Amino acid sequence: MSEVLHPVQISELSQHYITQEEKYGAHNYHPLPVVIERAKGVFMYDVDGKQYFDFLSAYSAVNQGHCHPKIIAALIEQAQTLTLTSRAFHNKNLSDYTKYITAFFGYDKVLTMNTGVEAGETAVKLARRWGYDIKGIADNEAVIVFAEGNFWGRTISAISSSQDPSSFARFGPYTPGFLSVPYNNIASLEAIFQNKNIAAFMFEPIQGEAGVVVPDEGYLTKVRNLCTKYNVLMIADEIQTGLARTGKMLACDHENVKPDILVLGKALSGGTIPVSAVLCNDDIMLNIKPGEHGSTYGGNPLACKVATVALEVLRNENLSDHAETLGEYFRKSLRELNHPTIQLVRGKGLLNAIVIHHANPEAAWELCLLMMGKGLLAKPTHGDKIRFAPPLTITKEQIDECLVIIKESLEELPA
Ligand code: IF1
Repeated sequence: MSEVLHPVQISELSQHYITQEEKYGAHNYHPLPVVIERAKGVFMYDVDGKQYFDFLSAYSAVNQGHCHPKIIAALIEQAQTLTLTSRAFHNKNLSDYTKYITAFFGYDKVLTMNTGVEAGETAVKLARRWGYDIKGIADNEAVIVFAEGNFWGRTISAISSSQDPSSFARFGPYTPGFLSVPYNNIASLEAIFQNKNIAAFMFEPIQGEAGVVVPDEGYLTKVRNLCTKYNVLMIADEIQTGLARTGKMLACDHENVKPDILVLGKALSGGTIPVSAVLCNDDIMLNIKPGEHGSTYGGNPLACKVATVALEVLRNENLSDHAETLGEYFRKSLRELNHPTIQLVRGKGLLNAIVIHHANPEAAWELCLLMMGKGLLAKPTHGDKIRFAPPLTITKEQIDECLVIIKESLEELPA
């Protein structure tokens, strides 16, 4: 790290918590030097009571805003009633939730898990099993194709499809049967689909971690058509792009494309507890038989209740359209700053990022520290990109306040 240009003022209380965590916690993150104690809506508050706009939304897990009253009320009520039965027994909430969420997204069935990466692993298992039982691929020969620049979690299989050394290096050996093609490149996808052992193509409709990489208009449609043509399952990882974030309920909805397997997580619980889901039709889902997959907390009654209300909030508060409108306004306003440090503004809905152009390789980090000092929390991704993803409940007036913070911070960044 080059020298810090702006020594951040860290309060004694914040430093106490940072030091304590440093001493007793794993060093698997490099957080901004801020210690959050409370959050509500679009705001987070540190241990000194300083208010910040949350422009990360826990990587799009808090689309409904922090501690949404309806979601929290449901959480509290259910937490006092029934939290976990395991799947050894049926539970009422799971039964109602399976009907609700499959109707909500238009699939025959749902397989309920907890974290996003578990849902991704589940999708891989469903695709391989479908490959063997339905497509007729020889046992242990199924191949799953991923897009270069993908990110779908931190498990051994998830990092086995990664091209980012900070994700996979020195964690080998890796899960076999994974191939990758350049993102947003249809020719490479058609070429690799000549391999008869391809069971699925799993990809993000917009690549989040890669820095909000938006593919060409029509890419999703072409992927859909190719998957259909070559009898390859289209798996859309909408864990970050789904649930109204990009201005539609699903990013695939921008092109009216329906994936064979839909993977959801993060905001499925409105940022309360880990809830994820895999949705597909019977011809894919029913190849996994009783006892062949599961999870202790998967489909727990608390998660089912919270997820139901979290989805209702997205729909009832029309957060997709809100994200669409405000996202367009936000990108337009950022571009109109015409600031030399902003090389590029890209995104859809309220999933946006700026690419920083600056001599100092730490400029993105420095800019985040400056914005933090002015009450806006955002984080760089892959060095020179800063993701801007506030809760979808943000107002136009609040966006305007944040644009002032971003502008002032850009102006304070040394040339
Ligand atoms: C971290 C990144 C984002 C995801 C997509 C699956 C998962 C994720 C598209 C797995 C998770 C999280 C993981 C978290 C930070 C965050 C992240 F920076 F790591 F890459 F969003 F871009 N598919 N993304 O984005 O879901 O198992 O985490 O519930 O690991 O630091 P999970």
